[in-house]
Amino acid sequence: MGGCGSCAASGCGTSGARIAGLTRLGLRPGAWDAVVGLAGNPNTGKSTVFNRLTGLRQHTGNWPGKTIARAEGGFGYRGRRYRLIDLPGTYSLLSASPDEEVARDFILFGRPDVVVVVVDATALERNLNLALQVLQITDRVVVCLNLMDEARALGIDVDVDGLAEDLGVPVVACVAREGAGMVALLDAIHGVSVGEVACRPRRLGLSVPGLTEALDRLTAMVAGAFGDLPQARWVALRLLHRDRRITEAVRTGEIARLGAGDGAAIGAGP
Ligand SMILES: Nc1nc2c(ncn2[C@@H]2O[C@H](COP(=O)(O)OP(=O)(O)OP(=O)(O)O)[C@@H](O)[C@H]2O)c(=O)[nH]1
Ligand SMILES: [Mg+2]
Repeated sequence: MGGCGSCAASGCGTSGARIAGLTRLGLRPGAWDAVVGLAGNPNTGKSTVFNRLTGLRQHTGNWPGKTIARAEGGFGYRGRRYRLIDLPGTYSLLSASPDEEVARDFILFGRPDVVVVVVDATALERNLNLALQVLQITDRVVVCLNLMDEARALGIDVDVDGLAEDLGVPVVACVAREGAGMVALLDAIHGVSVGEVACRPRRLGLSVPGLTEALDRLTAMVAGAFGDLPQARWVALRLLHRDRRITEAVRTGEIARLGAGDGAAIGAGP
């Protein structure tokens, strides 16, 4: 395994062999052209991908107001500088553990340009739950179908093209631990980021009588109260579900801070 000659961060060296066209910028992305969030269920290889692309090997601080480790770094690819955020593992955007809230709030309110959902190819049914939730709220998603080596060892054959067609976003098969698929992943991130690759994310319809009207009305109220909130419709839907944390964040006005691009988690505890 070779070191990364272009890495600007100290401590780099075991994060993988050189990847064609990639400049690992380590801790100091400087000015960036796009922000990329790495989301996914726990233990799917998010940090392994993060390390491969940034050259970093350690967490780089905490999330604001939290004791939850935050890893953030940068890379350059095809003339653009990307800021990469390694999110805590989460099973669902509706989850309530502090780790999961950090991930959820970043995806919803951190205004990432691209969300990479890292999924475990050996457990697609469980992993696609989060992927489908992310597809509901953003147009710019890449699915990193990781642990393909383990899937193959188990005799699982994933139809990668069929999955991409069904989801409406690029799906890239990877073995992040070996660095396999990283160039294709970078191409997909770049393509989605600059608009060369158009996503048509699969969205689930809401066909409950009366719900659409109620949702429209409440969304308009939320948007009216918190002008720049990126996910007013999602917030309105959670209010209709009587989501305790979101209701509290709306009641106290805390939600506005997230809408301002802070991206930190709502609340410091239950
Ligand atoms: N076999 C195999 N193992 C992998 C692959 N990618 C990552 N791993 C291993 O899976 C384990 C978990 O990887 P991480 O990168 O820490 O996973 P994560 O998603 O960041 O985990 P959390 O942050 O805890 O949610 C590590 O032991 C990795 O070496 C892969 O493609 N194949
Ligand atoms: Mg991790």
